Amino acid sequence: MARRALITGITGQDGSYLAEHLLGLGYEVWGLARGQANPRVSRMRKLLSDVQVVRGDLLDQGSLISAVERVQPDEVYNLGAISFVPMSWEQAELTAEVTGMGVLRMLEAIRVCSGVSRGGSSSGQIRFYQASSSEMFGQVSETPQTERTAFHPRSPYGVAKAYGHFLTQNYRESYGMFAVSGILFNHESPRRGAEFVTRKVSLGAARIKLGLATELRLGNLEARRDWGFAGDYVKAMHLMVQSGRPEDYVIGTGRMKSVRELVEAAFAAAGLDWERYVVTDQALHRPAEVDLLCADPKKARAQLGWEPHVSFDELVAMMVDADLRLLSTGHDPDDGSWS
Ligand code: NDP
Ligand code: GDR
Repeated sequence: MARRALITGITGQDGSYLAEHLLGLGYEVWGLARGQANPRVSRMRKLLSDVQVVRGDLLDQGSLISAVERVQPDEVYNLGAISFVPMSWEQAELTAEVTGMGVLRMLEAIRVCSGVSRGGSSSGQIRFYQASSSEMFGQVSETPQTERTAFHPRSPYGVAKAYGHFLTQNYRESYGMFAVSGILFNHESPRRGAEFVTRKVSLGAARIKLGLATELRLGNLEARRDWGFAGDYVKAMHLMVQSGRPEDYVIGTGRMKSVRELVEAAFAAAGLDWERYVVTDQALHRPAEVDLLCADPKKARAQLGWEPHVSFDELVAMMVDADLRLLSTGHDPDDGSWS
């Protein structure tokens, strides 16, 4: 019989790539979606018509229990979150509730529905994946970062993710649940939200190229990140859940680039000189910045056989090409101007 997966955050970037990957592997895929008439659900259904939808909200414990009871999943991937770091200062409590406490609610739903008690074993249970983040490392104590690097989160988002990460470990240790965390570094794609810097830059370069804008306003150009392709990273999520023992893994490319280098590459891909168009704006700097992040994905390579296939330059070119095509058809996603 086909394995059954329940994905929270199905309307997000990773939800769509993970659903595609699992459907391709023969899974029956269910997505948890919130709201009465959420427009992102209808958009998702157009892209992924084989995904079945169950209503639920990470803020609502009962809805998660009902979803798990209804779907009876073999695997749960908890990707739902408030994921935009600047928003986590503006709505810190909501971020704690969704991104942090939401993990507790999902773990409790699984525990209650599968009748797991203290000292249980992980065999025959629902397997759980938590979307942890490199933002937990924050102000880094060593570079590159591994599964053993200390956390020093620099945003309410990073703090909430650290809570979810430790709780996932704790449910594994307390109840013997098969619960794993993927500590994923930044991963991007043409489906990335317009508020995140890679997509803001690819859209910005494409708009300027097509005469739809004259400048692009950005914050800190010196921040450095380890950027990979979302399509590669969702495969790591699945591999972690299939492994013989529940463990946590760092997932990234091991290569770091600055926002400045990202901008240079994206504008070059559009045939433009970035220095003529990019304006920096102090209002877009963060109260506390994460200066650099760089993964050491050795454990994932050795134990899961996972590696990334799309390089930074290929990723940037893919995103700029996609946005040039999208804007040429008259569609323009949210311009992310307040981000
Ligand atoms: P997105 O921001 O694209 O998607 C977030 C998803 O969470 C959306 O589907 C959204 O649904 C859902 N969501 C928000 N609030 C709730 C709620 N109250 N109840 C249920 N669902 C909710 O994120 P990504 O796809 O980029 O990331 C997926 C996960 O991985 C997130 O947890 C993120 O924090 C984490 N992560 C992402 C990284 C990246 O580089 N992309 C790196 C490391 C971790 P709706 O459409 O209803 O708003
Ligand atoms: P991040 O991604 O905060 O790392 O979180 P984002 O793309 O928002 O920022 C990356 C870096 O770019 C700098 N930056 C700007 N960022 C945005 N959004 N807009 C700007 O105009 C801008 N100018 C410079 C930022 O200061 C930052 O240093 C992402 C999210 O997907 C999280 O959910 C995830 O956990 C982490 O990646 C890993």
